[in-house]
Amino acid sequence: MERELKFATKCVHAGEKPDPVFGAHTTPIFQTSTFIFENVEQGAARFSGEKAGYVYARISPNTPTHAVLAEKVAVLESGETGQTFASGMAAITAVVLSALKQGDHLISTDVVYGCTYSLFSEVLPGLGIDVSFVDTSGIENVRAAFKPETKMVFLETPANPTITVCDIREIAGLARAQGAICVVDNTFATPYFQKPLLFGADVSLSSCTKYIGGHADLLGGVVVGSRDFMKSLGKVVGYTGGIMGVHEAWLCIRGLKTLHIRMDRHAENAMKVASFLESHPAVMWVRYPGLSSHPQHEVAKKQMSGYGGMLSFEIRGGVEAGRRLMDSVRLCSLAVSLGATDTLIQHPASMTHACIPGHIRNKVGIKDGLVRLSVGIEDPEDIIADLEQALSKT
Ligand code: LCS
Repeated sequence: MERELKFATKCVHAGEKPDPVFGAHTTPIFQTSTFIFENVEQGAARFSGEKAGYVYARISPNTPTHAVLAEKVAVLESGETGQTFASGMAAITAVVLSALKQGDHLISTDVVYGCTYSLFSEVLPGLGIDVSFVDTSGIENVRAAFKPETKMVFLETPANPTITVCDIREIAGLARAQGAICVVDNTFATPYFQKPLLFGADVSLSSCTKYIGGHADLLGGVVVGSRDFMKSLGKVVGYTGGIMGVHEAWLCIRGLKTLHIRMDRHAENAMKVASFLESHPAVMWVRYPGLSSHPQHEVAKKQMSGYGGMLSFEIRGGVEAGRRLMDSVRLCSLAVSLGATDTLIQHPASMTHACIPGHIRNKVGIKDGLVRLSVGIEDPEDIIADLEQALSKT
């Protein structure tokens, strides 16, 4: 039996296909909207799905550049096949449109990225899809939320921005027993630290805008799942057209080659920053899955091989003090998004999660004083020094 390659080697090599025409070392950018058929029979066979091959860049598998990226992520996620999208939101939209129809019920983690919340709470009900937002960190809450019509459980773990963790294996098992699929938004952990499909999830999706691209210079999304699921998703891709640009696909392929190295550094730095903040007198609490004080630290230990680069915290003095902190950083950038090489700081209640009504934010733990940090890969001493000087201004 052939020996399975290690994750780092897969980051570098998986999916890569040397150019058979000119021998180019890196995957070429196929800047084309359409593909020439040898004859009508071949074109017809590709359209019917009888023969694999490319037809038109909106229709899955898009272009050979997209196919390399989709295969690379599928290998890293330990899934069968992948599909790329124009953004993480395009990926989530296509997943729900391909799996849910009028009359179906969706259970979602109550703390999710703001636009995911808005898609689920504003758009899906208009299509006749009923949504329950549940604190998925408690398995009993999930069990109690099932209805005969439940067709999907959508988990975000660790969740944006509270860093709440839920047990993928337990919930995926519950979903399966109830005839529903389990979808995990793996954006925060990345497949380097967490492989939802190995815990029984049916689908793992990510915003490539974050750690997969890794350099804050593109928008993208990716979905990995079983061949059957991906076949129906592939159709929706063609019908809705939210596909990734080919340059973005190439940048993601390049980004993934260093995913393992970047993630190790993000996590190492985040642990140092989390420990620094936790011991600082101005800080009330810190949430980072690697801290033993994290309420789901044991679950995180079970399903994550590292704890990523995202953390949140609250400082004494509430919203005003938090504002002064964020206005006083010099090295860190005051910006939304995450997974960049530099450290980003932002205020979820007024930025990424401002679209969620205040009373709901409060109920699910997205407090007005919560500050979110995407810890970069700079020297940790410099990140800590910047936070220390900013904390002294609060
Ligand atoms: N899933 C998660 C967990 C996210 O954090 C985001 C974006 C998305 C999906 C959507 O991905 P996109 O369409 O942007 O590629 N999160 C953002 C954030 O926290 N700040 O700005 C965007």
